[in-house]
Amino acid sequence: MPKVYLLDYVAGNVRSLVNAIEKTGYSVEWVRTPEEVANADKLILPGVGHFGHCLGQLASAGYLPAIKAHIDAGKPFMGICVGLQAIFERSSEDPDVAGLGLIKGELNRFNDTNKAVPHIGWNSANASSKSLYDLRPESKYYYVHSYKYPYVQGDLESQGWTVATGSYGEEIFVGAVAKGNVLATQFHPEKSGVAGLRVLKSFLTGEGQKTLGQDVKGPASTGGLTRRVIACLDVRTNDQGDLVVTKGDQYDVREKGDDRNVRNLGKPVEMAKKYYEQGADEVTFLNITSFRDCPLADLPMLEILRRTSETVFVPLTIGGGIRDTVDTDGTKVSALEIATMYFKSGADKVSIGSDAVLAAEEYYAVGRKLWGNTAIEQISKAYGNQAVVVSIDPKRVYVPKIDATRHNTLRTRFPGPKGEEYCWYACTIKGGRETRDIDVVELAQAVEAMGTGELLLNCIDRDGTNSGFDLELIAQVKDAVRIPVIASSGAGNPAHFEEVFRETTTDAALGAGMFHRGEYTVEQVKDHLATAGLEVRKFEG
Ligand code: 1PR
Repeated sequence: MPKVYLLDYVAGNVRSLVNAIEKTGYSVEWVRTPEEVANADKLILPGVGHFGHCLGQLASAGYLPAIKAHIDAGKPFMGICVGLQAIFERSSEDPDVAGLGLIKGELNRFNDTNKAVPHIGWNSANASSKSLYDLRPESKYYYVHSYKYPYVQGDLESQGWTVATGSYGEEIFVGAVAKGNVLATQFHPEKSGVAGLRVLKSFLTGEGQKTLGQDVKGPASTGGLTRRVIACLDVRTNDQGDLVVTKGDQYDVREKGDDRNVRNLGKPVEMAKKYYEQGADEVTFLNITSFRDCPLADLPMLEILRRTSETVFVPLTIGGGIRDTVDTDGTKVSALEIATMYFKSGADKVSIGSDAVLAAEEYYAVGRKLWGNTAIEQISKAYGNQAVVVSIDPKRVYVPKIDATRHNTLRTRFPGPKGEEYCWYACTIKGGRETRDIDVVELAQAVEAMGTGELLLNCIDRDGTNSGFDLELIAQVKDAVRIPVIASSGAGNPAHFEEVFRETTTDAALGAGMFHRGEYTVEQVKDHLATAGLEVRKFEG
């Protein structure tokens, strides 16, 4: 197998990149010291997290001169995500840290006054009309970043670069650049399905460099971020000890009959692959029981992630049990260490539930102060905000008057059992078994302050009901934060997805039961959205 060299300097999910490279017929050789860079023919610099952290690590380990020498020697070089940002001079994220400076210019943050930041999801990489490493106008690529290089026509072209762009709201940003032996993508090719694998292949075979800027590809697409559709798999051991995908009604996952068995809807790895092939934009696994009768290193979810990431090339999120804990042999294990195990096994994001609620309560109890010791802060510092999702399990609490409680209340179109016209949403922990005195707005704002990149907003009242998303809840939370929100719970048919995208500003929508029971496929949801005029990513086989 021909080889490609990967720089092993930074935390993050490199497993997916390795899997994607192997899928294209190459093997990976790790570069672990600056001296080893000289052995590399093709070199890839993956990057996650902060610009300063990435460049700081590279500089202190002495990699920067070695990377520059590799590029100056005309050998193929590819930067991914922060690896693209690294080739610019600097970024306003960490203004004192110098980049490689191959391109003159400074990255800045997306404007979050009118849209969610980070920019997460599937967007275009429009390569004007010239060939750029097999980027295609009809394809979409997976981005996750808060900082970008703003595109100004002629700016990079005058420095000899071929450029592909994406648009987010009113902003046009650089999605990919190439010149000579250098290719850099702001999106993650390893997470961009077949479209991304094509780009990687074009780099690895050298074909992209050969044809750069030569042939005309036709008109660029114009669309921005697509409507993101996520398939969610709740996973637990059933009474026979098998790990199964299950699904509850308002979080009760047991059959209604006398035996009350845990519902078994299929096998996690197979189902994840099925949804990927139906066009799911992301797959989320929630470990809804803790599996804590085995050592952490043997957690069955790790194996599920490893196997899934071999065939599923879209982002994978894993939730459940991410908190400081004690292993079976008595060793203390931090939430960060658990998250690290998940990232190394193929997860792109971790989702935190109960622990986030307790951390938010503490945050308010001490007067909104942060000490850097919560799981959210530690994981987002190490892996970037985009890697941390908080999963919220709220329940409606009806009240007769708007000021009947100190909580953030809204007037509801669906009055309570005693005709109450107002409600607030109480956060729960332990899979809905314990309700706390903190509302969704308080929780969302606290975890945003801690560095959460995205919210997975469930709703216990709607879960498994097939009655549609709770639009009032989603609107309330969207109004309260600037980070993206994933609407979850209640999807029963494709029209519910259209409704939530039209009636709220949600950034993504998630379905579970309707997919698991085979009532609808992800593809049917996307076809429905496309017919309704909402832009979606089409699966490329
Ligand atoms: O508290 O950090 O250990 O995380 C536990 C995680 O497990 C949380 O994300 C919590 O939401 C989840 N969880 C715990 N118990 C259950 C349960 O169902 N008994 N599942 C559970 C949450 C809700 C969604 C579901 C949507 C869509 N399930 O995942 O997929 O409601 O369903 P639908 O489309 O069928 O309506 P921690």
